[in-house]
Amino acid sequence: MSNYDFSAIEKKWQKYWEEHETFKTDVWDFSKPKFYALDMFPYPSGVGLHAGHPEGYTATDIVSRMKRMQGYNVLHPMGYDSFGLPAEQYAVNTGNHPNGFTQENIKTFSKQLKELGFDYDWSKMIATSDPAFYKWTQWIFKQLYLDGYAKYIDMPVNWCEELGTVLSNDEVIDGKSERGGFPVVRKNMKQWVIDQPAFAEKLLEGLDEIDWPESTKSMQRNWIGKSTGVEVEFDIVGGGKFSIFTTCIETIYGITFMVLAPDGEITERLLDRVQNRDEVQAYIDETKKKNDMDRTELNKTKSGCELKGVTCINPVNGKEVRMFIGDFVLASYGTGAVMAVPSHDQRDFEYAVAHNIDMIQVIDGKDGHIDVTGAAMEKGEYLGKGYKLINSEEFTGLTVEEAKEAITVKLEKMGRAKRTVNYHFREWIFARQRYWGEPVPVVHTENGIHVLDDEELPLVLPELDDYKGKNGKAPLENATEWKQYDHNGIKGVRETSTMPGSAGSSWYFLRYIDPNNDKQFADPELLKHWMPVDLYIGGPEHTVGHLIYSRIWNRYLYDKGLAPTKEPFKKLVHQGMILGSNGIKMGKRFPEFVVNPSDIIRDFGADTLRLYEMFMGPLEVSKPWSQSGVEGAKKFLNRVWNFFTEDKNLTDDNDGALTKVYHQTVKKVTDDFETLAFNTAIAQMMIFVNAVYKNGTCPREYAEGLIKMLSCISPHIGEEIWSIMGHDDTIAFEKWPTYDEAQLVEDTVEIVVQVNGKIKTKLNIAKDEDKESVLAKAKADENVAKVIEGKNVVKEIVVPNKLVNIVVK
Ligand code: ANZ
Repeated sequence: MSNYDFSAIEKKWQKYWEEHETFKTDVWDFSKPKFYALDMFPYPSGVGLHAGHPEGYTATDIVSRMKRMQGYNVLHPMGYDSFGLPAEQYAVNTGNHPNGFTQENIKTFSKQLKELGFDYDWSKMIATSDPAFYKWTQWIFKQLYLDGYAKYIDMPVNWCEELGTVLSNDEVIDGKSERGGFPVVRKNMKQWVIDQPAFAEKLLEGLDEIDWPESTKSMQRNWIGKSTGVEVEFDIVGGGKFSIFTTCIETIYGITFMVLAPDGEITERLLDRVQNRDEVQAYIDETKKKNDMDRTELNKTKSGCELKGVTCINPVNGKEVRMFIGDFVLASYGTGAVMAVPSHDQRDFEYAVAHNIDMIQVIDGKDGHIDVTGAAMEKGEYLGKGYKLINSEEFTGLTVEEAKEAITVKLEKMGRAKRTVNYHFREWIFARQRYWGEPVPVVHTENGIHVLDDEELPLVLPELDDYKGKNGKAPLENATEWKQYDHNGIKGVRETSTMPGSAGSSWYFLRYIDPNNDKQFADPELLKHWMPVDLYIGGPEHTVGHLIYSRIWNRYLYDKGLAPTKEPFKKLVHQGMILGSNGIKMGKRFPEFVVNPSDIIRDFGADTLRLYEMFMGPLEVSKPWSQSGVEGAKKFLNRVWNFFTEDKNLTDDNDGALTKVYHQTVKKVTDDFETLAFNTAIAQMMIFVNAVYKNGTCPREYAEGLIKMLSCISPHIGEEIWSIMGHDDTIAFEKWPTYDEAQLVEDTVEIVVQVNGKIKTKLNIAKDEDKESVLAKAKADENVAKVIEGKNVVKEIVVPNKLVNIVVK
């Protein structure tokens, strides 16, 4: 027996797979069912892979290897999300083009991924920063623009002067940029946006048809934030009207004031009529410095001021109502105005307390009386519990639900209300003042926006001397020649902002199917065959970013007839985090706990690393790294190697000793791989290997079955043992082992033996043993024999496989 020389074995098989193009998928082969396994592709950073990458990647690798053996034509591609800030920062710091840096990193990543033995079809590798790829990102953007979903509009944005760019909300923390901690201000700017709300309903619907974690679906639902309510029109005393949006129309008799967004259009209209204009203007100016997050945060004092001299009329009872501005009301949501009901809304309550305003309770809860700490009862507390209205004229005595409808109907009849749906979901700001992103393929001309012809795509990034923008401007502003556009009689200036990092990743899964197509983003026939992605694995951090954006792009293309499925990802799974051995996220706070996969591969082998990461615990949970666990995994592979590479251990005939455990193992591994329960699948393989050692020999058929299954987790050792067992070809296309249900059935059963209905004993007998023999055994039992001795047996009942009852007198 030779030693398990993992290093030589792994190199040998990686070379074999590469030379034989083992995992190259013929996408045109429609003769087999398809399986599309997808990993969230990495950003090729300068530091290479970390221990978290192999986890999700090994999981898809195992499933795709099993599917291949089960006769599927498998597509399992890999690529790079290669636009983004670190490469840009590198370019700014060194003056070198970010592409060189990016390409170097891609090389390192690819080398590392190959060392892990993944079954990727490298011929289909893509990089989002490759012009051949981003040509189509630009092309799809162009369609979105032509169809009115990509727009150039005035938007309040988070502007960071220091970084010279617009930042997304999650890039801003406490009014400072996440990176660098520079001040960020709200500012109106013409922006490229994608109209996400236009897709809100479709996105909500789509969630019902996909197999995703419930928590992810519910986060997406919350993010979209559908809210059903009523818009009600109020007359302003002295002329004019405005509308509010409410989800609690039943509280309309409880209005004691109104609050307008300080920076909204209604306030602007009223500015000339207020008596305290300076005070109001100062508050407006203060508000403009804050972002939405700061404004809507709970537990903040409800600041604001009254619009003195301006009041409005409550349409249900004609009462005159005071009007205020307050920054907790956002200009961009609903109508930018609220009817305030301090007795039933906590924010209104706090505002009323701060500004000394009356309250009227209109819903009668059991102990629902206003106290100093808060509103009497909010909607969450009063809905669906049969509470009734008070102080509400003809609606008094109706339940909340009845009143909701009745008041809406009344206002509708008055021509004052319309039922409305709002979404918290906003436009997706689709431009950055950055260099290292896809150029937006449009030109600003005297006559407005001109979009480039298809023949002009890709619009390639120009080389620059300096990759840093000057005076807060986009770096492409420096590309003086490139910027000027003069083509077919159209003159103008190119757009100089670039697309956000999430542009390419919003559709890359479509491109993998046909990555070299230069006529279309992918052949429709191929898309039809291969979409949707059958299994998508990636981190939960993309829940409301990438996983929404890609659903939008896919849905848009679907509606246009360019993508075949409404939803791109049929099944989604998030892998858990791999923590440092102290249980803390690796690398973040304690860099000494960073585990470099290359070091583990060098010391233990990729097969051990893969096996270990899959054995650590359930895929979805976070788990701490353990060096002894790695050693344990290695030991198991040694045991497999030592036994199964010895020909004398393998027998050609089968004495049946391992039959049951083998069939159980095949069933468990097959089921567990399907549900991604790799840790328990591995545990079952260990049980089998233990049984094999105990038995001393193993039928060749079972040995081959085990190695096939193990080869999905640890493919190099799998291939090597397979070849030592006498096979010439790769194991990758061997037939997946099958099991026989009949062999799994327990062959003994436990039965209960009663005398006169009282349990006397339990017996293990052969399943389906004949009545005579069961009765004989029952009567022979010591406890039974004692009580029936000398008695007259009047009846003997045998319920097969369950029970014996002997009736005696
Ligand atoms: C009166 C009322 C009484 C309300 C009550 C609540 C409870 P969602 O579910 O988020 O849609 N609102 C409306 N527009 C707003 C804006 N631009 N900025 C801040 N708040 C706004 O919440 C809708 C509720 O949020 C609306 O219902 C409104 O307050 C407030 F006992 O109207 B409600």
